[in-house]
Amino acid sequence: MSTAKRPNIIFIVADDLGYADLGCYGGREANFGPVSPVLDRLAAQGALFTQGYANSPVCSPTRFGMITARYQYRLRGAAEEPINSKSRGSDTLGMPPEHPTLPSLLKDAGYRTALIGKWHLGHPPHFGPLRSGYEEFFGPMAGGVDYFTHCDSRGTHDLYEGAEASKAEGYLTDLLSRRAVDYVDRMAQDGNAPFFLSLHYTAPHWPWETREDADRAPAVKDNLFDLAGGNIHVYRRMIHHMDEGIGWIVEALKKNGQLDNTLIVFTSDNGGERFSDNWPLVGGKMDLTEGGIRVPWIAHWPAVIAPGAQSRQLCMTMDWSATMLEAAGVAAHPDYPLDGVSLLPVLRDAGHRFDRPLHWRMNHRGQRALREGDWKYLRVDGNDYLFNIPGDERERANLGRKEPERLERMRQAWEEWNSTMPAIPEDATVSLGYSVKDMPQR
Ligand SMILES: [Ca+2]
Repeated sequence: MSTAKRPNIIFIVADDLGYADLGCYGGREANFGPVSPVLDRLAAQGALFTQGYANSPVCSPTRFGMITARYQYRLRGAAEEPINSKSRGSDTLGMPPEHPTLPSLLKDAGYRTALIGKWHLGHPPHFGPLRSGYEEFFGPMAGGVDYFTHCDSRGTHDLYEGAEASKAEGYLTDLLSRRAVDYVDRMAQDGNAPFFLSLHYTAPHWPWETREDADRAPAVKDNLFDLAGGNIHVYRRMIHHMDEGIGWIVEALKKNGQLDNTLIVFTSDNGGERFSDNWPLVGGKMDLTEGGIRVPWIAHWPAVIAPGAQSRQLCMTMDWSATMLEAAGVAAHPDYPLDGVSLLPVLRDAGHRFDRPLHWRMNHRGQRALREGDWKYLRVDGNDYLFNIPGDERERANLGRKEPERLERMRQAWEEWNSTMPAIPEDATVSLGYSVKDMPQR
């Protein structure tokens, strides 16, 4: 691929958005109309993946997989479920700066790189986006911040402009969208180099605040989990604000004549949380049932993707990172071969399919899963299950007793894969924001 034709890449990641929250994934309309008209249009004009997954059912582990294009289990920091305030000051619980990353590989190949939005891969001074391949950073470092005060759950201000505190004011989703528009405009004026923009929204993650809810911020400041707040209407509005901002970015690309040769990928870092629509899937964030890991995957790239493409190709987060490297004509670092597999052939031809076994494991509830073709092996709390996913997406019809040999073969395949990964460290932590005392569990 010649340098002149290398695409711009925008990797848009929502936070805790569920499988069916978007209209194009069967989500319901809100009381104000369609929730996600812009993303629905991008899907209609690009490609929509129905069997795409997140590398993990929780935030930071998926982001380790995303930035390395490798199984996150290889890195100590990714064993935290998720990285939390106890990781502050740690020099082990974060993205090691010497490790090659998606942005560092692209930067070394001449791309301009930026992270606008959430980092969540370890705290300064040992870790940070500017140390891992991003030339620019605007956003929060930690896992969750208030949309108006930009403070984390300990009341610490957490909005950065590069390595410095940002004094920007306003609703965070809009700040990120506007900053992305500004970046797109700036890169167009700058000239020749293609750019890689990670746009990692915190929406629609708690606290439950729309653009009009600035007055809620004082009330939730000591409890960003916002356990007494929110409803599906607020939640859908938060998604809509993000969708609107993505529309501004698409317009900016169009205005600059760059929409055709920009690969836009949209997804969520994990399955939906308490107000999310995961239908017909069961479970949500923290679960290896489908609701915790199956997420939207939309790709838009008019120069390459035929409109209206739908794919049932199995894939997970790190495959998209590998796709972006291949789209840019950039090879992996030889010492850090990718676990992710490029989906570029599928983007070129939606009918293309290849075998792609996908593995997961969680410290939380001793969960493990293997998706292989139509089949899924799942363990939760010491119980083994076997599901045929196209036959039963809701994972209620356990076929383990009917097909014990298949179950055993898949269990062994998972064990073999697991033996190639570092073990879960003894001191790895699991952090849950709430329990059955706060709300009845699913
Ligand atoms: Ca998340």
